[in-house]
Amino acid sequence: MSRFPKDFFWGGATAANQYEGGWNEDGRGPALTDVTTGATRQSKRYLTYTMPDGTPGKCRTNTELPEGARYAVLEDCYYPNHIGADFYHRYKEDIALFAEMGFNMYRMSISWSRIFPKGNEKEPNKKGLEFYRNVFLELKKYNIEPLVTICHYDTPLFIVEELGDWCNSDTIGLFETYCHTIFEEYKDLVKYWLTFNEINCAIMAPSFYPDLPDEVVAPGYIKLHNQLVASAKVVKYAHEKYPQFRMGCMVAGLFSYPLTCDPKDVLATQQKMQDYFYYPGDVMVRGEYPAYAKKAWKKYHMDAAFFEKDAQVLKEGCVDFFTYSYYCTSCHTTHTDEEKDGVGNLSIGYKNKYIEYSQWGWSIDPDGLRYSLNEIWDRYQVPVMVVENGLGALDTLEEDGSIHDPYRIEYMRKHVDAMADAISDGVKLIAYTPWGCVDLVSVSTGEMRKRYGLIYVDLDDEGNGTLNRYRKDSFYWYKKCIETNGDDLD
Ligand code: BGP
Repeated sequence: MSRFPKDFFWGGATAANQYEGGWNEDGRGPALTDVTTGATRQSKRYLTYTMPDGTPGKCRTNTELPEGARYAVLEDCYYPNHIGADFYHRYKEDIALFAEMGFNMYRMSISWSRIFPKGNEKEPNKKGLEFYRNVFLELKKYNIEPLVTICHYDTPLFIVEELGDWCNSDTIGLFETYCHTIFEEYKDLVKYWLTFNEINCAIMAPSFYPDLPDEVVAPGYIKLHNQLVASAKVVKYAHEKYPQFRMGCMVAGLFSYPLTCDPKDVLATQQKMQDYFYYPGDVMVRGEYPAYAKKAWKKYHMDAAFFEKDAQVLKEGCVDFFTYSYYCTSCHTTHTDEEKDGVGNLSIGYKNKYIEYSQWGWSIDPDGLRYSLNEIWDRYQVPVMVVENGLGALDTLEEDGSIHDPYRIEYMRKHVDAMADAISDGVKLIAYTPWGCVDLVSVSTGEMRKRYGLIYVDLDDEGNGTLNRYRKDSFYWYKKCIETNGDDLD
């Protein structure tokens, strides 16, 4: 008997801002990711702007622009998200490759600013709607079920710059209009939806930068609350109007272990998990803020009434399934003399001596996947999907067009085994869509060289390359894995 259910979804995952390209084509408006420069593992990504007198400038992501500055695309900067991996022009070729691997699910996102370029228009951009319709029809041709993220780090720039982003509750209404439009447009083509990618990222900054002042941290809770309300509203709307839809949440899977058995470390780790992982999921699955949320509001001097006023809305918009990204785990301790682990957007914590680390300093921990699946299932009792997982690594394109990536196969084999173990533990896991099934731009570094794909894309960090696609060894491995429903992993 197979270790995975017979209707298990096997697929891959991408996001519009990192993969699609065509950033200013056919009426698409800009998103913040379009004014974000490339970087490397050692250097940071920047946001670019001009001052009122035309002087160009750049500031670190997650920081405020100087007074009077406007986001701008500068001539001498390279913006990797403008090209992505050119899915906009190559979707047919890529979907054919997904089908060749045997995908029966494909996680992708819709670019909000392709549908509503500024975010506040009365009418949607027809060309944008047409693009995704064509993509969905192409997927249907191969019986691949789309899993659509509605907002994956790409709120239209106009909303960010002019309206105050998600700190402004007016953004909720604009998001609702966007959702109502795409729900109606694609109601016969899409069944599975995720409202926000890694929604917990809005409040995670202090876990990476512990010294941030309270006034910088607090707005994250306002943003997150408005997103939770927006999500609940569209989930309720979808449930009433489109009963065939299945609505899910998506949380960044930042699982932490206590570094020592000092009870203080255990308590600190529990608190960290509540603050940065469970907080939004508890609201989206259970329909109300958990008791521990009040501690955070108090800590950052926020009025509980602001959060509690929407209790009814949150109650009415519970999701049908839980999804998360899982790359690595970290350790937490109150003993500050311990060694910190590598750089990267998900791995800041203390070094775990029992596990290995990737070239980008992310821990490789398949047991943590089994552990996290059990924790999530026990807590929520709704179907679970692992919608991101994978190894970002350097790959070499050989002269004959092959790419030998045994490290990626090994990573995936161990994680597929871990999922099988979790299923045998009783977890209701229904899908696996590893990240960047085709090479695309990294979120944390803006690099192409940090490759996750099973399909290689010939493009470098400066935008040079043919954009041709090549099958990696892992492509054939995953094809066999899917064909045998996860049984043959050799
Ligand atoms: C998650 C994001 C993805 C993806 C992934 C890998 O946080 O949802 O968009 O990029 O991380 O991260 P990176 O690209 O930094 O390697």
